[in-house]
Formats: sequence, structure tokens, C-alpha cells
Amino acid sequence: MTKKTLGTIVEHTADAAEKQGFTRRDFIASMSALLGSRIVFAGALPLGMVPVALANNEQAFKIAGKHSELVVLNDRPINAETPAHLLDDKVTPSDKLFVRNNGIPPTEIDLDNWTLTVEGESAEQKKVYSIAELKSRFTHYSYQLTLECGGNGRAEFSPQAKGNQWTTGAVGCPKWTGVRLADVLKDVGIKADAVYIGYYGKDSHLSGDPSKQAISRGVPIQKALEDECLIAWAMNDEQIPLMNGHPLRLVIGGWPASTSGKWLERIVIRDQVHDGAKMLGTAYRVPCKPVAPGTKVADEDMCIIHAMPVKSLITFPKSGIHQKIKQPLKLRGHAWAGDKEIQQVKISKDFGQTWQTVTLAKAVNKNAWQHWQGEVSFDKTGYYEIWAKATDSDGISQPMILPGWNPKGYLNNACHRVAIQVV
Ligand SMILES: Nc1nc2c(c(=O)[nH]1)N[C@H]1C(S)=C(S)[C@@H](COP(=O)(O)O)O[C@H]1N2
Ligand SMILES: [Mo]
Repeated sequence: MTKKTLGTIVEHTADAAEKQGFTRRDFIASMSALLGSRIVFAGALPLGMVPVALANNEQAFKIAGKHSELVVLNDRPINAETPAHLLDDKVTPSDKLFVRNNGIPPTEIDLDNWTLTVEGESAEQKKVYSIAELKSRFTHYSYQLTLECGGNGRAEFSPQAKGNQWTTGAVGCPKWTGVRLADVLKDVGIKADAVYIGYYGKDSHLSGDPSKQAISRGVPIQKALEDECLIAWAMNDEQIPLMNGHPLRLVIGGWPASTSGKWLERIVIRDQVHDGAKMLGTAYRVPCKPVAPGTKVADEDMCIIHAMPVKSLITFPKSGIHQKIKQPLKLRGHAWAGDKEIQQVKISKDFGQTWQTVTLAKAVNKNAWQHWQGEVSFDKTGYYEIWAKATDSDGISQPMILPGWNPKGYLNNACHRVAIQVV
């Protein structure tokens, strides 16, 4: 497990300041984000000079508000995943939800003046809401919703797919509170020809070009109108962490988390499939028909990812533990399947030769992961692996090995494995 130290990060940032024509405002903003607090007298700090609290700190890079064991995959933009054993809670705590940024997050959030604009070709009118208006005008709902990056598991693809090398930790299932996206869309008025919604957030493009979006994705109108799709301001009954989209974000459970727009400022109701940044080409799209690994696929043969496939995690024990021979070992984890339910979870301790069914809880609501638990013991000393395999309500199970190769390495739902040394 390699972690970047603060030293490296800070160097990168100072370097980036010069190379990428960073403004001093950007520099101060990123230093404040790293420190997790506002720099008083920031105006007097020379451009590129690193706050000593950061420079003298040899600790692993820590993202403000996030657990120190999150594994940082990239620092510009910040991307960090959660080791499986840290996802053991039924409801993912805020400090353990992964971070996936495509651009530079906003730093100064003015809650009182933050607005959400809803417009578009298929909107009856344009409406602008303050956060206070959203809160007072619409009914509040709370749901536990699974967010999984479409690229979770990318690290295993061969030939290697470009992008963050996520292993298993770009997933989580916190409790979200907000208003229904459907209620807001209906308040604006949806024309009969509406086919899609798209979002725009306040983060900026890595290039610094204000005319470019870091990401602007969306979902078909049918999905947007489901009860569980939220415009959320709270996560686990508290303000959403800045890195996860404070003060407002979309939460589209069960779909690639790239559809859950953070720092949400604008929603468009479209009369065509939304064509914002990262909707086209190979972004969040996979070959419509399976292809051989390494194949070049034409744009028109690529299809947008809809609901995420069936998947599971073993969150206890942590991979690599030592276990006493013939002693019971409790196992725990979660399973999820996009818009579907999980029907069954099985575990194997003999590399898939035999399987035993474990106890599976019902989902607390649609698009929430389901908790499972079981128990095993081992008759001989030596190396074992525990494998977990979930089956969804259509009878579709996780593959044992890597599923269909695709250019950007999306949708790897192969079985999770943990190592056990029996002594
Ligand atoms: N505005 C904005 N929204 C965004 C992103 C982003 O970079 N900017 N990243 C998307 C992607 S690709 C993912 S996987 C999720 C990650 O959500 P999280 O960082 O809260 O875990 O946010 C999505 N929403
Ligand atoms: Mo993502």
C-alpha cells in the first residue's frame, strides 16, 4: 500500500502553481484544503511558500475530514479509496466515504447565496432555488444509497485501463437527506419530450479554463423521477463533507456515482441524451457488445453505463489476518446490485470448489446495499482465501474472474477475496 506523503503533495502543488498558471487564489485555496482550515493572513503568504504545518509534517497525506487510512490514488485532482476493512459499518461513516474528483473543488462555500437553477429545453420554465427554499418548500426524505464509481476495480484490467487505479474501495453507502429530485423537477414543470437530466457543479476544470466543465453527466428522466433520487444537503445527519459535494449534491443510488453531481448548481432537463463533459466517447461508456481485450471500439458502438452490476465486499476480517485452526471465524460484508435486490450471497474457502450460503439482510430501502454475515472454520494450517459471491434478483451472479474488458476499465464486479493464514 503506497501512500503519498504531505511533502510530495505540497511539492506537486507548488510546482503546479507555476506550471499551470495557477493564480495565488487557487494556491491559497488548495493549501487551505490540505490544512483543513482557513489561512488567516493568507494574503501575505508568498505564492508557492508552503505553510510550515504542512511542510514539517511527515505524516501520510490526509484529506480534511477523511480517515487517515484512505488510500490516495491521485492528488491532482484528489482521489482516494477506502480499504475494505474500513467499510465494515452498515452505514458508511462520512470520514470513510471515498473521494473521486474530476476537477478542483470549490473552497469558499457561501451557504446563504448558493442557488440551484433548473432549466433546459424540456423545462416548462427556469427556476432558481436557494438552499433555504429547497428546505422549506419540499418534503425531506432520508435514504441509505450506494455510491460506487463506475471505475471501481479498474486496477485489475489487462491491458491496463488508464485512469485512477481503484481496487475495491470506490464504494460506500451512507445515509443521505434532502428533497426528491422528482419533486423539484415537477415544480419546474417537465415537458412531454423530456428524455434526460444533466447536472453542473461548482468545481473547476483542471486546466483552469472557466469555460470548461470538469464533469457534467446525468440520467434518463425515468431514473431521475424515482423516489430515491435526491438533491441532498446532509450525509449521516450532518453537513456533507466538502470533498463529497457540500453544500448540495445529487445522489443517484445504484448508478455509476459519476451521475451524482457534487457542488450542485444547475440541473438541465434535456430533450436529448445529455451531452455534457464525460458523457461521450469512452467516458462512462462500454462496448455495447463484448469485445476482445485491447480492441479499439468505435464511438457509435459504445453504450452509456446505466445501473451498476451485482457486487459484494468482505469487510471483516481484514485480508491477511492469522486465524487459529478449527476455531470459528465470523465473516461480514455487503452486497448490492444497482437498481435490483440481492437474492443470495455465498462464500467459499476452497477457491470456489464449494460454496456456503450466508445470512443476508434485506435492504433498508431501494438502492441501499445489503449486509451479510457468516462463519467458517479451517481444518488445516496454511494459506486460505475467502471469496464472496452475490446473486441478484434476476439470478445473475458475480463472475469469479474479470468480466468484459472495456477501454476505460469500468464495471469490474469480480468476486472479492481476502487472505487468511491459518495457524
Ligand atoms: N461536480 C462534480 N460531481 C461529481 C464528480 C466531480 O468531479 N465533480 N465526480 C463524480 C464521480 S466520477 C464520482 S465516482 C462521484 C464520487 O463521489 P464522492 O467523491 O462523494 O465519493 O462523484 C461524481 N460527481
Ligand atoms: Mo466515478
